[in-house]
Amino acid sequence: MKEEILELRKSFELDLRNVDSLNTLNDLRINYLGKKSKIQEFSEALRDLSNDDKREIGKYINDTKNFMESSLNVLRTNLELKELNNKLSNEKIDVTLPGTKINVGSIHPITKTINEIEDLFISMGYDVLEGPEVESDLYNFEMLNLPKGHPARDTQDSFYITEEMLLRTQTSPVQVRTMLANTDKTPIRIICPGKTYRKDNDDATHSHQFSQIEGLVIDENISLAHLKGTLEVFAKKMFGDEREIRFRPSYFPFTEPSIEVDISCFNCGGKGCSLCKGTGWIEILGAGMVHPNVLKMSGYDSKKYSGFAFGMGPERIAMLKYGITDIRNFYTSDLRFLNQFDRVEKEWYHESKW
Ligand code: 2NL
Repeated sequence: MKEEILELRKSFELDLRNVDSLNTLNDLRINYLGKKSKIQEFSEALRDLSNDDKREIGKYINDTKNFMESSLNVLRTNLELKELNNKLSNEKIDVTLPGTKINVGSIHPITKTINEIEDLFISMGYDVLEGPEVESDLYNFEMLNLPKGHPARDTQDSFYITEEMLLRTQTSPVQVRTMLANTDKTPIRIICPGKTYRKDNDDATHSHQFSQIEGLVIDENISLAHLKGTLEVFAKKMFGDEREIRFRPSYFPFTEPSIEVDISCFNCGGKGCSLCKGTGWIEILGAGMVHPNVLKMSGYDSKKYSGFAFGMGPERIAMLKYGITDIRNFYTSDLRFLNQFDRVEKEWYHESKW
């Protein structure tokens, strides 16, 4: 039996030399140490031997088993290391390949327009103020000289939450709140940007949600001339140094007199083209002198104080500036539209080294 075990050991050593992978190693283990292996048969045959032989052969079997096990283990460790090294050298990372571009968001054209307008007015000493989008009928209409039943309310049909609360139709309530809070009657110079709502049917030029920027200046001796000078600076900054402005009479319940403001067409320089419909002028905003009733209701002596106010739609400004023909482009998050803005910022982001 001893002979046979020695033979087994020799054949194991031979087979071991041919093992070149973890798979063949496992086959070998099953062959030589598994339940149906020769060594198992020898162990079972021990039963029929004398006690002395049992002890001697038993030890021989055990030594052989241990030898095979430790040989297999050593080889397994080596093979695992070899496979890992193979993997590491085959999966080398080429650090010179260009990186994957990250999809970076960009500033929305409306935000960009609002930021630009804010910066301009800040540079003229204005504060930027915001207020709630859910407003009371009192601040949104009554305090702006639009009592219940006033026909001009029809043009600002809104979303009511209760009889008295609604989604604001303009940002003027922010100015009303500012006047009411200003008990010292210090000069007011503010612009109020934000979202506003009207019950409109959406189409290329109407949206039930849109943004607005209103401005308000109140002090002693404020006149239409101040308004004109201010809006001229605005027009030149937004649409080019050669722009001129023109006032046309208009009507708003909260201003008297009320005016509509046009800029000379930046597309044709005033000669007349399809953009300005041959007139040479483009309407950009509405404005006026704050109505005495509005001043009084907000706690001002309309004999001592006067002010101008204006309101404009950033969507309209952006549409004119960038040649956009459908207002719905601003709200549908189509990347083919949005990616056309802020190219400079994007290129800067990709090429900078941070
Ligand atoms: C337009 C016209 C305008 C105002 C808004 C205003 C606010 C107060 C008092 C008086 Cl608190 N007026 N705002 C004045 C004139 C015109 O907006 O066409 N907006 C798009």
